Amino acid sequence: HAETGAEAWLRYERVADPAALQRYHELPSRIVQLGENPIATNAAVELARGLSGELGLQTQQATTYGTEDAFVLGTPAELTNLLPGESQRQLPPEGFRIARERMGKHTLWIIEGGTPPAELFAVFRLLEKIATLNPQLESTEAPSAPVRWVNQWDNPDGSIERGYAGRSIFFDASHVRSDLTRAAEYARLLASVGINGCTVNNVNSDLRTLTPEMLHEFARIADAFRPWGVRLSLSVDLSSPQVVGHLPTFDPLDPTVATWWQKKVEEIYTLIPDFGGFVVKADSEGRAGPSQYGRTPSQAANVLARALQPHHGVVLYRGFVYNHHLDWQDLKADRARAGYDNFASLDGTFEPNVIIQVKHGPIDFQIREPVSPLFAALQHTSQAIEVQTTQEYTGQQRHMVFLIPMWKTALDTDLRAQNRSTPVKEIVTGKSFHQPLGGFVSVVNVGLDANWLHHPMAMANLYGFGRLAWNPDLTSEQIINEWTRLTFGNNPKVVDTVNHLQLDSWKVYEQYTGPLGIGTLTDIIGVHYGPGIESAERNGWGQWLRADHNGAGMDRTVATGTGFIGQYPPELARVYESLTTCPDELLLFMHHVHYTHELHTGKTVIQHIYDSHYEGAATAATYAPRWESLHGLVDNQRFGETLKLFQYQAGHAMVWRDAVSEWFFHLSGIPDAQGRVGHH
Ligand code: GCW
Repeated sequence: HAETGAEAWLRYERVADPAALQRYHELPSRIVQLGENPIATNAAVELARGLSGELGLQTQQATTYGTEDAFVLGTPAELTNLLPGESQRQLPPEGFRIARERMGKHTLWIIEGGTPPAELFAVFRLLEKIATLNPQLESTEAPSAPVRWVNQWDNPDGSIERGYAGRSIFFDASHVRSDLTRAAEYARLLASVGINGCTVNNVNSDLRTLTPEMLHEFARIADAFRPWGVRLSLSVDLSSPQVVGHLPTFDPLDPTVATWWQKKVEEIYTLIPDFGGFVVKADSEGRAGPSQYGRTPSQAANVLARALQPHHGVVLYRGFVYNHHLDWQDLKADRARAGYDNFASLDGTFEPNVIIQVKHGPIDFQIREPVSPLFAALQHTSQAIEVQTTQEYTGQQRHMVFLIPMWKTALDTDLRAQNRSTPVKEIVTGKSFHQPLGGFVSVVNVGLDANWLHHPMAMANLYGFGRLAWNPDLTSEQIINEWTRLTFGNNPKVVDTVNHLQLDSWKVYEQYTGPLGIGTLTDIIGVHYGPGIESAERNGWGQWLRADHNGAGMDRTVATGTGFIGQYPPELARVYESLTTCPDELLLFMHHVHYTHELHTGKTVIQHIYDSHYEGAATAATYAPRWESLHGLVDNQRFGETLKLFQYQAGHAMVWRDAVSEWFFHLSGIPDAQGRVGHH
């Protein structure tokens, strides 16, 4: 492997386990591809590539079935001649079936997809099962929701906002790159975990995005994606009718504006027939928006939605709308309220192809947040949950932080809307309120780094995002176990070590950064990296800690605070409102308390802050030696890269520990019961 890491989890290493080899021995060496389209071809080629790597099986390809053992790839329609009764089969469009069937004296391995992309999903799943030594190769699956997209925050000049793995794989010097090899490889990776859409440009969208010249260039990226079933979408700025179209206005209620969007969308679909739709960031962090004309987000979203509707495109309108010039002296001001305050009253006013894209927490991807109460408030609107694979606030791919447990905490939170069970995962998949669209979006920001995300361990987050979007009921343990085996092989010592390192890493990072829901305690104004505790206070960004010499935390109660807690349905609001029931990990998010306030553990807040920082940094210091115990069991390149990062993380965790502990010691004047703080 010249560049280990580039192939990510698609390594197709030779299976060495004798029992598994015995089991897989009966797999056929002929691959029959019934569909004549580039996606089906990719599925067949991928199957051949995987079987050759994993089992050393040299396969032959055919387009019709003769009479022998074979894999047969096709859609239900394509399989009807071969399998009587197949035309009645109801497979959801993106669902698949992997089944072993008898045909006279021959064995057929049916790889059936509701659509060609689903054939690809099936092939990748089959190869994954073989790589992880799964004895059960047959399965029937369908994704939990139609929207399973990634957002890239790439700019035309090739930089990436909050990208930590090199420059853009799509753009350079104001143009789409001429060589899109990496874009096609990225689409293959995405397809391998069931992701079906990619928004290629920053939500802080360049104003020239919709010029005819740029659209021709974007079409080339769509061409690179298409054979992998990944649909391209674009982030657009709402002022485009004015900036690109030279209209005097971009008021969504102006008929010339609506016509402009309609014509623009037609132009896009002639160039990109499978275009996915638009992502919109408006009235947020300085972006233009409908508020300029006294219009609402739904009036803006609907104009775009009506233009896209005939082409089956969707609008993902971001719920991340807030005022970043809040008055920090106003104790009732609260950025966390903004999503609900701006969108809840609009429920039911959106066109059916509008999806509100809501960040999982009400602030901004902090190390610990409660879920956004907006999820429960929109009961007549499709929603997608937005998570961040790019580790903006979680160590920027220099620290190992496995985020799947964090996302699962959000997805499993039961909001108790209508006083019944409504976990976030059932809301965004449309089950709770019977919504047709919705799903999962992750900001990913891969770059030109050979291994995509810089930290070899960070790829578990991209892998896990795709797997969770496909099936949010998978556990963190299942996901990491699959990823580790695919990435590093099945050696039990490797699997056990990597799984444990990853599974605890979110908690550890929380311990040495911002525990008890206080926020990440990083630099809030600029790079969002390293300790920057004070930077959260006394400015308009609204990520205040409200820490003084007596205590810390935002009072978000209904009784005495900002009233944010009242945005949750009553049963959950009651849990957060009361100090007796509010969980410790969210205490300082919900309440302002004295440093000597006692947690449920019996510890005081201040002692918990000291202890958790020392404990977290101590655990981070074990990463490198634990990893070193795998010397010789992991290839040198990834072994070395990872070791260096773990050594760095151990040091940076100490910096965090000292900065935060000392800061709170100086503010509170309360000594550490273990005498570690205050001597530096
Ligand atoms: O987290 C903040 C980031 C911005 C980002 C914004 C958003 C793309 O710091 O860089 O802008 O969120 O999600 O729109």
